[in-house]
Amino acid sequence: MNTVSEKILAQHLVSGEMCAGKPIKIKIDQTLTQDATGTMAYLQLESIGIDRVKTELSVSYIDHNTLQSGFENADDHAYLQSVADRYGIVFSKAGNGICHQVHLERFAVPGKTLLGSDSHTPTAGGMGMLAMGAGGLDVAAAMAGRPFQIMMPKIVKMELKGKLQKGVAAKDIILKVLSMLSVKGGVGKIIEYTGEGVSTLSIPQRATITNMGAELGATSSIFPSDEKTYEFLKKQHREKDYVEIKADENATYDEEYVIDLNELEPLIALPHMPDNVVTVKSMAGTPIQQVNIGSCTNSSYLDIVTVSNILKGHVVHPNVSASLSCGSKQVLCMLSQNNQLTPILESGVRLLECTCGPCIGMGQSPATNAFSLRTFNRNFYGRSGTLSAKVGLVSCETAAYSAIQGVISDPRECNYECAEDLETYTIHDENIIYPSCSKDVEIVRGPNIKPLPINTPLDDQLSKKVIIKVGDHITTDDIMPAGAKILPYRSNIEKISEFCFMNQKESFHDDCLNNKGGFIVAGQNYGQGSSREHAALAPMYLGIKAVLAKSFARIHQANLINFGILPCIFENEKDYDTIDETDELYFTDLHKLKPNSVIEVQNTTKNKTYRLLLPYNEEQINILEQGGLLNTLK
Ligand code: MIC
Ligand code: SF4
Repeated sequence: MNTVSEKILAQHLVSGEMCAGKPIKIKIDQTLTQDATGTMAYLQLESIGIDRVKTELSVSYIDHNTLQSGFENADDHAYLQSVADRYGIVFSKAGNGICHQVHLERFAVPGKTLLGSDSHTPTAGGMGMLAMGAGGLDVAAAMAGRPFQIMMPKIVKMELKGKLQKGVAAKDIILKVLSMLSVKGGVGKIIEYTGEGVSTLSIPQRATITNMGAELGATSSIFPSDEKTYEFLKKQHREKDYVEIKADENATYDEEYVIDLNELEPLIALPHMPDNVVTVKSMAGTPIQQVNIGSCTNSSYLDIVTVSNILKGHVVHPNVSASLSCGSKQVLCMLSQNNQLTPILESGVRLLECTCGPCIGMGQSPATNAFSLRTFNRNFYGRSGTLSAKVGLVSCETAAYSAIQGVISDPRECNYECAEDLETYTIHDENIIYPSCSKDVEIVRGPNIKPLPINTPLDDQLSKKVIIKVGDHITTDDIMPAGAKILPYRSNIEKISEFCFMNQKESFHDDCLNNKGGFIVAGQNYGQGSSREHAALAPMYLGIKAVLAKSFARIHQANLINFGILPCIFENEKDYDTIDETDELYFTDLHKLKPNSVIEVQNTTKNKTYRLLLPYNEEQINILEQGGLLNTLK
C-alpha cells in the first residue's frame, strides 16, 4: 500500500524511521551541479579530500554564468572542467543546455535518487525519479558518499482528472497547484501526481510541473514511471533505463487534492510571487513590453514547437521585445533539422543560447516599468534585473500568442496547429565530456577562484546587534541577488558579500563589518527559492551568527546549519513584533545546546526575553557547534 515516493525512499533508506516529520537518511545515486553553485560545491569536495566521487553518476553543468564579459566566468568553467576530469564527474559544456532539461533527456532514471545544487532539481521527478535540491555542501558530501538527511516528508496526492483543452498547458496545472497551496504550502511534503490525467501528459510536460514544485517549497514532486516514461526513454535511445513504478491501488496519502484538467484555464502568476495566480482572461488586454520563452520550466522540444506553430506566419508586435532559449542543444538541433526554427526567426523573436539566460538576470532585463511575460518559474522582486519591472509567469502558449498581440492574450483564441512529437530523437552528446579520473589532472585555478571561507566554532555567549529585520517570504534572491553583475563572483565570497541584501538595505554589508557581525530577524518562510548557499555563506563571512525567524524554507535552513549560523524559530510569533534593528541580543550557554531544545535569549535593549526553538538533532547541533559541516567532515 505504498506511494511512489515511499517505494523509492524505502529502497534508499540508510537510517531513520519513515514517519512524517522524523529525520531519515537516504542513499544518493546521482548528483548534479551547475556552475553558479558548482564552484563552491567542488571547492568543498576538494577540501573533504576523496579520491573520486562515490555516486553512480555525478554531472557538472555549465548553464548559468555563460555571459563572459570578463575572465571570471571563463575561469570558473575551466576550474569546473578540470575538477570534473580529476574526480570522475561527467561535464556538460556551456551551450549544451540547462542542467534540468539535459538531465531529464540524457541521465534521469526512474526509481533512482538525485541530489542537485539547484532548487529545481525535482524536474527529474517527471521521470519518476526522487530528485531534490540542496546546498552545494550537501551535494559535495553526497558525492563523497555521505547519505542525505531530510525530514520524512508528508505525501500529498494530487489527482489529475480529464485532459487539458487546446491552449491550456502543463504550466497552467502547476500554476493552479500554486494558487491552491501557496509558496509555502509544499514545505515538508512530496507532491505526488496520480489519476487518469497523468497518462495524457508527456515526460517534459510532467517535468514542467515537478520543476515548479520548487515554488511550493516542496521537498520534491513526482510522477509515476509508466508507458509514457518508457516512450520518452526509448526516443532518447535509453529504454534500458526504464523501470515501472506506480503507487499501489490502496496507497494512503497525508493530504489529497483533485484538479479537473477539462476545466482548467490559462493562468498567470502576477508580480512578485509565483502563487499570485489569476486567469489570463482576467488580465487580457494588458499591454506588455517583453516576452521571454525558455528556462528549465518550459524549454522542451514540444514546448518550442508549440511556440513555433503559434508564431508561424506572424511577427512579434512592434512594442514587444521577445526572446527564446531552448533548454538543450538536442532541442535546438531537432528544431533546426525539422525546419521549426524558421517561423521563430521570421517572427523576429531573438534567439538566445541554450542556457538559463534571462531567468537568472543574465541579460534581457526589461525596460523601466515594463510588463514582461515569461515562461519561467520565478517572478521575485528584482530578479529580472529591473526593480520597477513587473514579471508575469505563463505558459509557452500564452507567451507566444501575447507576443504577437502586444497585450496579454488568452491562447484559446489563437488558431494554431498542435505540436506533434517526433518518432525518435536525435542524440547530440558531443558536448558531454566523460572524465579521465586521473590523479595527474591539474586543477585550473584562475584568480577568480578564491579559497573557501571557513567559519569558527560557535562561541558559548554571543552579544550582538540585529543588523536587519525583514518580513515574510524573503527569498534567497533578496538575500544574495544574482544577475550579470553579481554572478561572476560566485567563487569569490569576499567580493559577493558586498551585494548581500543590497535591495533590502544597502548598508547591510558595512553595518555587519562595523558591528563585527550580528543577527538577522525575519518573518515566515525565510530563505525560500534558490538553493544558493551564498545566501548563507556571505552572511557567515560578514559575521552573522543567528537568524531568528517565524519559519524557514527547507534548503536555506539546511544551508544555515551547514555554515554554522543558528536558525532559530520564535516559539511565540508575536515576539517578532517587539524586536527592532540595532537591538542588542544576548545568547548564553550555546556550548550546552541539546537536540530539539528551546533556548532563552535576552533583548537587552528592550529588556525582554524570547524563547527560541532549535528543532535539530544531535548531528546538526554538533555541526552548529563546530562552525559548520566542513569542520566536521574534515
Ligand atoms: C535559480 O533559479 O534561482 C537558480 C539560479 O537556478 C538557483 C541556483 C543558484 O542560485 O545558483 C536555484 O534555483 O537553486
Ligand atoms: Fe536556470 Fe532559471 Fe532554471 Fe534556475 S530556474 S536553473 S536560473 S533556468
